[in-house]
Amino acid sequence: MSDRHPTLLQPYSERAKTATHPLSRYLFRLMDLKASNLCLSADVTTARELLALADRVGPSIVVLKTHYDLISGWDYNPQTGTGVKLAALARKHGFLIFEDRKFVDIGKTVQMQYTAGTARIIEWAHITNANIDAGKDMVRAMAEAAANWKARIHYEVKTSVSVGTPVAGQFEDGEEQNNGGGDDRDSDGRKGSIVSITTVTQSFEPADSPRLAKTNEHGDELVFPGIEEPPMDRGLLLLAQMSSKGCLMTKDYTQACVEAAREHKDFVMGYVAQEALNTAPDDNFIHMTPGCKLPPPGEEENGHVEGDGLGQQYNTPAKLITLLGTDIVIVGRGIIQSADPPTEAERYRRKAWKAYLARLS
Ligand code: 6AU
Repeated sequence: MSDRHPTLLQPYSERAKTATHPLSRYLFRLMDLKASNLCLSADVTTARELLALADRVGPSIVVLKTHYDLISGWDYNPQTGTGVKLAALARKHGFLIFEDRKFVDIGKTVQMQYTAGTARIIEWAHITNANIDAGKDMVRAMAEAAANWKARIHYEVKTSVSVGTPVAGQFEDGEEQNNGGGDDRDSDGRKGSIVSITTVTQSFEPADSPRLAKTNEHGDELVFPGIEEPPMDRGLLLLAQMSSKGCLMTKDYTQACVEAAREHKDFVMGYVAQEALNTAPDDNFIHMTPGCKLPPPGEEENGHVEGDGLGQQYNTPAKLITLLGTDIVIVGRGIIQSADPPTEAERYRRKAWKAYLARLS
């Protein structure tokens, strides 16, 4: 870790001013506003549980992380489905959605997986992540897909079709009227030999126009106060280091992630990593770190936390944020499996924020 990198001592509100990616700037402001650097890993098994959990824990978090492919009953409808409902909860509580898809493949395939198929991840997830074992071109491919998507949705095409019978005045002078003098008009002056004309017109409506309803359920129009809605940009986190025991990601791989991030600052927001990776003077990438758990309430708060027996290893928010310099801790089972997830999420939020304040001082 770069112990003295300036970003480690800068408040999120300051980093919001210099971050390159619009979504990072937004996220830093949101963190400051909600006094939260907590991401909930919503690894539940049904869409119903996911939406209920997002609604209950939403006030404490700035990012909600999904694995859409472990949710049964995920509704893929692009207008009314689970992604849209989650997006409405994100607006209501003020959090970003991070689909933990860990893309890794050739560029063309990841473009299609990201933008199309059943889940159309790009439509509802502000952030996703990628393992760049396949090479850096994959990041460029995803960046291109995101830019094309943004250009396309910026304006939604409204198509209208009108069918009608033209009146005499619609013809150009000299056209049709001078056709030899045969009386082929009816009493309204319409030319009887033309039955109808179909006109197709297209106009462009801004995608954020209030006339384009985003959802159709009562209450879905609520917007978190104090900050505007997030920008339409999509962001990528590079999976630079993992929390699991025996992880095969080498230092060279992590360094390749750092280089790829610097080459694609317009799309890469930062990393999923176990420590801060900002080293160049103008690096201001955001770090999110999984493998985070607190000892049970009442026990020594910086004590050792056992792994899950399946390779997952845990550290406390204090170690990850104050010592190792991460920005956002990602917590799954530590919150979800507690008896009262909203209360437990608040406990994590307070500890993680305290660890950030300790780092600043
Ligand atoms: O807190 P947990 O252990 O219940 O959940 C951790 C979550 C899971 C993992 O798929 C994910 O974080 N994760 C990731 C991510 C976010 O990419 C990387 C990693 O190194 N370790 C890890 O656990 O949803």
